[in-house]
Amino acid sequence: MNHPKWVKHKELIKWVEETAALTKPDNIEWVDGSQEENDRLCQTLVDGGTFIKLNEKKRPGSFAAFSDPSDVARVEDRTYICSKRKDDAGPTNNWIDPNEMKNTLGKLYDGCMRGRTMYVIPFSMGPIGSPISHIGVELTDSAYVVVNMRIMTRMGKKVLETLGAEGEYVKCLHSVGAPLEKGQKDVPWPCNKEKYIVHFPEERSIMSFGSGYGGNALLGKKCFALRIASTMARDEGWLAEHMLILGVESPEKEKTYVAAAFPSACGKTNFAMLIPPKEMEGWKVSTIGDDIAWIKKDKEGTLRAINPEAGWFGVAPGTNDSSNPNAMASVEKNSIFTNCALTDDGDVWWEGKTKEPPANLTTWRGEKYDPNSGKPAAHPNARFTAPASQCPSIDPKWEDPAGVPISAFVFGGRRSTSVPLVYQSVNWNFGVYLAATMGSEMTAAAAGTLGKVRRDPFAMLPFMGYHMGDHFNHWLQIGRELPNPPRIFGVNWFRTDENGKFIWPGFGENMRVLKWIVQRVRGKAFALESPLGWMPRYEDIDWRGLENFSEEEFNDLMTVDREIWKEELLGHEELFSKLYDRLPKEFLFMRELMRSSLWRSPKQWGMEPERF
Ligand code: SAT
Ligand code: MN
Repeated sequence: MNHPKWVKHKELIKWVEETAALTKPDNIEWVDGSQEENDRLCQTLVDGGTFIKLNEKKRPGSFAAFSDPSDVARVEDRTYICSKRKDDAGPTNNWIDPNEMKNTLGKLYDGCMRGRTMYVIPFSMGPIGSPISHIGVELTDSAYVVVNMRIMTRMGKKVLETLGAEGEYVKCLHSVGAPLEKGQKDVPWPCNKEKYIVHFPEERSIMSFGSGYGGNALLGKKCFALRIASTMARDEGWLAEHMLILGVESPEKEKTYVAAAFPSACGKTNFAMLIPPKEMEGWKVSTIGDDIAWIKKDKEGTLRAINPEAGWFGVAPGTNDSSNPNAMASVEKNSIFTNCALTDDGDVWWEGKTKEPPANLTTWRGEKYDPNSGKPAAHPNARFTAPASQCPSIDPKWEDPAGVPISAFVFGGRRSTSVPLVYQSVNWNFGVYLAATMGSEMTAAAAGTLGKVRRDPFAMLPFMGYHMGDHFNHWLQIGRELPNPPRIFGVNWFRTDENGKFIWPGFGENMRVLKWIVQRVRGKAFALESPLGWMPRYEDIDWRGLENFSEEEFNDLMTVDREIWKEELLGHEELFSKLYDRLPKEFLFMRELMRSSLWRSPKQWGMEPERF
């Protein structure tokens, strides 16, 4: 099985041959990334029943795919960080000894690609050749993975040219784990009941088995760009974070770049693409990334960020022309829709796309949709894969190899009480504390968890490649090395009133908060001291177009309730005790400082008494 002439990397060729000897595919295909190749693979997927070609007039160049009902999301309980020492994975990760794991996987991979083609996908996370980018090679027996990776990353021949004869790359091995016997007919979505998503941080390699879905299979995303990259970043002094990146332009055309971390299902994609209210004339938001940021310090000591991805792998349900017009435009063509519903004219639909579902829908399970069944038409985790370049709000610098300078970090979760709409940390260290202790109320139906706060430090809980406590120390260290570190903010769009209704309208109105943030960064907005940090007064927020949002409602969003915060600090303690052996000492002092400031008279903070 020969490799093409343009493959020069001997060690890579050897790895491909060794893997093929183990997994025993019928063929090996080196992916070149061309249009011709993509068209051919899409046709193969249509012929095999994995893809349905959508109506060329309504959704040009686009396909729908439907997964096996047992393979619809990332599998956190099957995800492992196999560092040599258990301590290095830390208490928030699953760990198994790397040798033992390789033994187990070796048996599963033996012959697992029989009857299939093994594709070799060279890909670059980040613009090819950028000093912030890194290269990976994914070996997979899924053509669905190849065509998704073509949207989500820069891939193909040009990546190998950059890698050269001996460049470094991350080894990503993926198999759906469903070998075909001679004459056996394939199914539309092959997968295996037994699943493993495994990371070897010291080797910088990934082995994934049994799933074809999302982050389990598109290994550039969470596996490489977060879990492996976070370890690389710790070793090399940079940051790999679960953050969107956006640009804010003021009416004076001043541009400020912000990176923001929110746990899954808190609207990262919507925030990254927000459209400001029209009354806020001259304010614009542009998009660099919606999920992951890689951030390195340049020679001047500025943190510069890239989006390592090239596409959106976004949650479809809830996306519509008012919640996110930019995402809707991104998916107009050349997109892949997984587990969405089908309309009778060959288009896709999902809950929330339109108020009323169209007639004659086919559900993601291939059944006729019955609105009274209580069952959704699209799976709640249905996804679109769309090229970022098709997003109308994409920032002109989104592929700049130098990255964009980050002026502010924003951290937010879903909290019905406690956390105010927005506040600014008094300094870097308190900001790291804020990020480390952030939490989110669970929305999933997992029994008994609804409304419970899950601590999700840096929104990285499922994506950390090493000990969470070390991550806090890493952030503190980064701050020590920066002459003028970015300012750090906390936000919460999800405070509710006594009837459980959201107080803040969200979506485009978040621009009002973003404006205060970028003006704070530039020393142009006022703030008051509070027990948590700096906070805007009512009059510090731009209310044009939302004048009927009263000062009283604003105060409801900004209250820092002492009793609730005493509880909150106990929650921090619970997290700290889990991470005690690697917890920064600073954190204990900061917690005590917060505790004592909560007991001070609000008057001493210069705040209106009724707010506290
Ligand atoms: O499936 S992905 O990991 O790509 C998306 C997510 O679950 O956050
Ligand atoms: Mn994510």
